[in-house]
Amino acid sequence: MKCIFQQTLAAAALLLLSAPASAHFGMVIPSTNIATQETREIGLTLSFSHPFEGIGMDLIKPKEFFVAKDNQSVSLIDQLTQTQVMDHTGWTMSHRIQRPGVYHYVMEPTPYWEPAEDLFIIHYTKTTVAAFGADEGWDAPVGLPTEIVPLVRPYGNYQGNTFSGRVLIDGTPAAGAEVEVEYYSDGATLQSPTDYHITQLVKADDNGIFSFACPLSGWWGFSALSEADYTITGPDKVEKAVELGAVLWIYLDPLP
Ligand SMILES: [Cu+2]
Repeated sequence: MKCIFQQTLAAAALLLLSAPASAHFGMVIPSTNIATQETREIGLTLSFSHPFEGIGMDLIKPKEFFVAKDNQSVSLIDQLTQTQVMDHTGWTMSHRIQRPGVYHYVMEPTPYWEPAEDLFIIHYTKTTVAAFGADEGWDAPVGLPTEIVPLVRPYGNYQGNTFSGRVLIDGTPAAGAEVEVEYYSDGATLQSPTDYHITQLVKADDNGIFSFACPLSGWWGFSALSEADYTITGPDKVEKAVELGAVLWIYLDPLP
């Protein structure tokens, strides 16, 4: 769906008969998804962006940002500082990992009002960092209102691997969920053959399970969208639908 940023671009692109078809994604990108003694200081960058195209949007301060491990979570929200991501407001911090473990970093954004779609958007956005050889807990749900739980270990993968995950809504598998997929390569801008190639699409099966082969090294974002069972009052004082996103970012390493 197009947001206001894209509408401007779309107007400009109209003469070229090309309208962007990309999606916005919550993004939580760590400096590495495998921490060693040398890389234990994890830089975290939070944004709300169009990853494939490298087009930013402003992300107001998230409602919550936390790290979860072994059913325990610690809020990091007070440590976020404002930064620029893709020329728009984003947030950053550094988290020093002290112990072995599998760490899930989770952003719950403040509801984003999208006038172009007449709804609010909340993308619960997650990424996972394994530290010092620990290998347990990557397949455990964090317990978000909606989330993608990996069925393939989300670190230590090569480009070309097939990723698979299960979409949960309120802890229940989301049969037939649509999952948007975008590639993000920090810095490099890829040319897509057509607008369809910017945001790829895969559907979950009756058990909420989807699979997708990732042909390039870099970050891959998976976003399962659903409609909340509640509304939020819009700027015009009318109740508006809320789009929920279960977003997961994984990294695939280049082939050795
Ligand atoms: Cu957008």
